[in-house]
Amino acid sequence: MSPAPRASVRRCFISIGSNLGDRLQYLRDAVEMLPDVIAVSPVYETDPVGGPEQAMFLNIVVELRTAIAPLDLLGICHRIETAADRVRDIHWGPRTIDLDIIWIDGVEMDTARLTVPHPRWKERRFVLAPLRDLDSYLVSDDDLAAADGRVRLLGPLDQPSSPI
Ligand code: A4P
Ligand code: MG
Repeated sequence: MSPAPRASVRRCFISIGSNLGDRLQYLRDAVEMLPDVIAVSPVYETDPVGGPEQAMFLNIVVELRTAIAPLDLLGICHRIETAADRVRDIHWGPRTIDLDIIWIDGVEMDTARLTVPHPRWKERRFVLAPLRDLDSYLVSDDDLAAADGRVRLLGPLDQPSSPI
């Protein structure tokens, strides 16, 4: 019997945001819990986009190189959100942590549970600015200029300047 084909290793970008509690620590814990991380963007403090009036977010994008299947990766993201006591009450409302799969090389899917690329990634500067720090080819100047929400660069996750 021939061995099962090996799943291909793909590059994947995950956007992580927090605007409740110790935002920086929630981001650090999420990065720690993610598998196959190869790069982490600087931290940005960002205006909330959509939803009710709420506090400023901290946002990062993380790059993985992984053979984990997209839906299994979504499951890992949900487990990290649950570990941070994420409560889903208000759509686009305040949250300790939110992980969104933004992009997986070579993957396009639109199912009830998962849409990749993320349907709103190009509209949001809190996604595009840190993503561009990791891959300047995925985000054009025009995309960044046209996106919504102000962002302020704070610096590396282990030593950012003070958030507001
Ligand atoms: N889902 C489908 N596709 C994906 C994907 N690519 N990645 C499904 C992750 N999840 C995906 O998400 C609802 C469902 O989307 C999941 O169960 C999954 O099966 P959720 O995290 O429970 O709810 P949500 O986050 O309130 O909704 P959603 O649609 O993920 O919102 P967004 O688009 O993530 O927006 N402003 C700033 N400055 N910074 C932020 O981080 N985040 C949001 C949330 C709004 N405004 C923000 C920020
Ligand atoms: Mg989400």
